[in-house]
Amino acid sequence: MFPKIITIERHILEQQRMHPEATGELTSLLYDLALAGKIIASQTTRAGISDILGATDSQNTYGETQQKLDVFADTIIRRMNDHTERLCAMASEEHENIIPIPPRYGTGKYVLLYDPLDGSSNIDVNVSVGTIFAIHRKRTDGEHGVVGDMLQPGRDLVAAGYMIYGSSTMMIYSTGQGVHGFTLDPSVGEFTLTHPDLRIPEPGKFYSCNQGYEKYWSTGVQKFTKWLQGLDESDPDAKAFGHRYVGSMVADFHRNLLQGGVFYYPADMRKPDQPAGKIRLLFEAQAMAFLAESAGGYGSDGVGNLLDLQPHELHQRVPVFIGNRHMVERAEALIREHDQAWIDRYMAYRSKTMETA
Ligand code: AHM
Ligand code: MG
Repeated sequence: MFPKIITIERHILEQQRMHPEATGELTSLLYDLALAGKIIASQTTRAGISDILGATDSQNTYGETQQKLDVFADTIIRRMNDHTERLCAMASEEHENIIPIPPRYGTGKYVLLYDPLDGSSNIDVNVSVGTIFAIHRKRTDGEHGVVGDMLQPGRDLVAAGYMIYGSSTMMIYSTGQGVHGFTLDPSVGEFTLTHPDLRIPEPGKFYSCNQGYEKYWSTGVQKFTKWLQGLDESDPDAKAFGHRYVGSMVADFHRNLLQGGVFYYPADMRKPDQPAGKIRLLFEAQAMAFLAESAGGYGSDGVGNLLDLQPHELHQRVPVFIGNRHMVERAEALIREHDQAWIDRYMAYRSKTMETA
């Protein structure tokens, strides 16, 4: 029998048909992102051959040196989406301010937030990297999008997903109805459905964190790490989970989505004035928490559901604990029990008032 091939285009269209009110704009936007992913993949797999490895002379808004591929991926996504009339603004981890739609083009009803190349410090050593995207509906009046359109809780996302550039290129996305995975067949240049309706397997198998920093974590997070290693004194028979850490959130999340586990990146206690850690709420965490929940898992900032956070600034940071629900809830319980001083500092940061510019 001839196998049934479901391309990403067909899949997105079939999803659209379940919403008779849909205009097709989201469908086209997701397809544009898939195309951008193919172009980025074609360069990441050639990195080292074409002159695209290494650092540029510039830094991004966090003062981090930009890699050439970071800039390339950022430009591709921006250019593929600035003229389609589906977006009213974009925001990228690599840009301090929102990216307006050029005045010569029309605007649309969505905003796109993206991390063009997550884990980019891994590029030069041939380790998987990815692109993360999140789509919200415009919520302010006026033709052009403003920061306020970006500062929406993850709960209100219309769609989110990522591309992973690894041993194969995959695109994973959700519009809230299941999480679906597609693999790029490089011989025909199409993403085809290979992982329909992904659910995080129970029980989880792995924990993923930069354990080299354990001594800088709060007591609750250290106790959580001991529990994951089966070293919790109150439970001598506890089993140990395996430890895996790539250092690209997309790759660590992807493995845990397929095999079960928890990814966490907590705050560093050496920096009491930065109680939210490293991961960016709008460019990284919201999309991953949305996918996790759509796949039966859970994403938390250590205090509560990541999807319920009202963001206050574009480049806001957030501690993350994402994966199998029972693992994430264990982290929350231990943080509640041991880390009140950190919770107070973090909640003061979390509840800052929103930028409205
Ligand atoms: P990036 O977006 O600048 O690449 O940074 C985010 C990355 C995550 O993908 C990864 O989980 C984390 O930073 C790794 O940080 P560390 O090197 O501190 O473990
Ligand atoms: Mg990133």
